[in-house]
Amino acid sequence: MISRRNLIGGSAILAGAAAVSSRVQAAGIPEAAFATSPAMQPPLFPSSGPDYQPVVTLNGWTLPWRMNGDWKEFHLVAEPVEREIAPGMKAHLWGYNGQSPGPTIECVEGDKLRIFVTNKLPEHTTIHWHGMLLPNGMDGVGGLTQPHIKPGKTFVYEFALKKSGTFMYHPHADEMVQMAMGMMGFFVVHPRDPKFMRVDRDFVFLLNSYDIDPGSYVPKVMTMADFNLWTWNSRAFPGIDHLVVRKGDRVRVRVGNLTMTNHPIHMHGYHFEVSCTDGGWVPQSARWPEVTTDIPVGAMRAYEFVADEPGDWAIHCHKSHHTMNAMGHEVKTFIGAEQRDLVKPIRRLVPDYMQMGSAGMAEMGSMEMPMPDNTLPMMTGFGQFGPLEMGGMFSVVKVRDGLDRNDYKDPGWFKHPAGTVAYEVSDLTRDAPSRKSDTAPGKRTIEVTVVKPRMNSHNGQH
Ligand SMILES: [Cu+2]
Repeated sequence: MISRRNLIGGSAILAGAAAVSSRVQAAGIPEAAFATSPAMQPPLFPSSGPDYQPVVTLNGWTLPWRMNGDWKEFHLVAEPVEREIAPGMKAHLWGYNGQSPGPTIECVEGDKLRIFVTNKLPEHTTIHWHGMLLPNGMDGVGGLTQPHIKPGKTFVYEFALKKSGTFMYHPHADEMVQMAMGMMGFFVVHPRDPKFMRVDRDFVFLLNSYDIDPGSYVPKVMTMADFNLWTWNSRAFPGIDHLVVRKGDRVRVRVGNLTMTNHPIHMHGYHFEVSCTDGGWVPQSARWPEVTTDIPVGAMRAYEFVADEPGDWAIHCHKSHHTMNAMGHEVKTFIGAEQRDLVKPIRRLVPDYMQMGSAGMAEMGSMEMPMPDNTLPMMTGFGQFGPLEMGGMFSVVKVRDGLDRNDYKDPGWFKHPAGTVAYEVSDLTRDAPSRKSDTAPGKRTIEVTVVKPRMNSHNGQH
């Protein structure tokens, strides 16, 4: 749910520019909208200016703005927030306007932007507009292009949007700590021509990662590589929204990576093309088909496909440790090791001891293990056929017939047409194809002449 603080004169700004009252316009700083929950908000359609298909932020929202003359004005508040990573676990992070990541900023190429930034953190900050072409002094690098924004202070950034595309925002001040605490957001600039690069559904999410000890709430900010929560928009499976798509829609997925490692994002069921990077739109002639696209560190990729095959298609990071939740990576591998004889003596010392891992770790997916409070199971989640044994960076693209144009509600699990689901063979003699290579028709002898290189008798070389 989105709410508004600091109501000026009691008049709330409604979504979009047209609803701004003149009283609010006269005030110096626009009030800051904020979100109190991680529920996905519906797309925020423009009520003035060029038409565009607004994006949908997984488990997030788009920041409302007001027009002030020909300036589009936004207000970001950097502050400590509480973010539910998935049902059963909350994290104490830093973010913007009530959540981490911050709200998505959506504008149009050519817009003149004024972004107020209020610092409610206990230390100074700035905002860098990643990928944006702007005057040097608006680039947000603390100490280099501007003084830091001290706690309690408000700065303003003003620039015109030269190019459409996909950008990000994040602090450029005590960056290691502030980004490890969740400070980041998406910044989408729509083309001025409503027909250029138009899609029917446009999803955005940021890759981020946290190291939060089981049972605790605050990320360990010094962690460099061994994070235990791999998240999209600060959410881990099964807390990540599904990408609901109407059959036949042209779909874009924009993914930004502000973690410290690359993430090969893999989507089942389709061949797609990367159509946008932080540097702009990729010309048609320079695209190629993919089923996985690696999102480099500090970069974004947008890919597109036409959703012509209904189903529940998995979408996930292909690093298998990134589809796990908080886990001890130092757990020993027991595959093939019989532990049965050990259980009794160990239980005399540790009464709750359970043997596991002898045949793999899939059993963890369905097990209800006792865990500390505020901890997510390592692998979890259920589909219509059983446990998914996933965590972290995993979601589902749900392509369905007959949805409304902007309906993003969960349609439930896919109803497979009869005869289209893999099934168990009960009678192994029934029509089972056998290997017949020895009796294959057309088998014949082929004579091959092999020419071997000979040693040169004079110098010992070929
Ligand atoms: Cu990954």
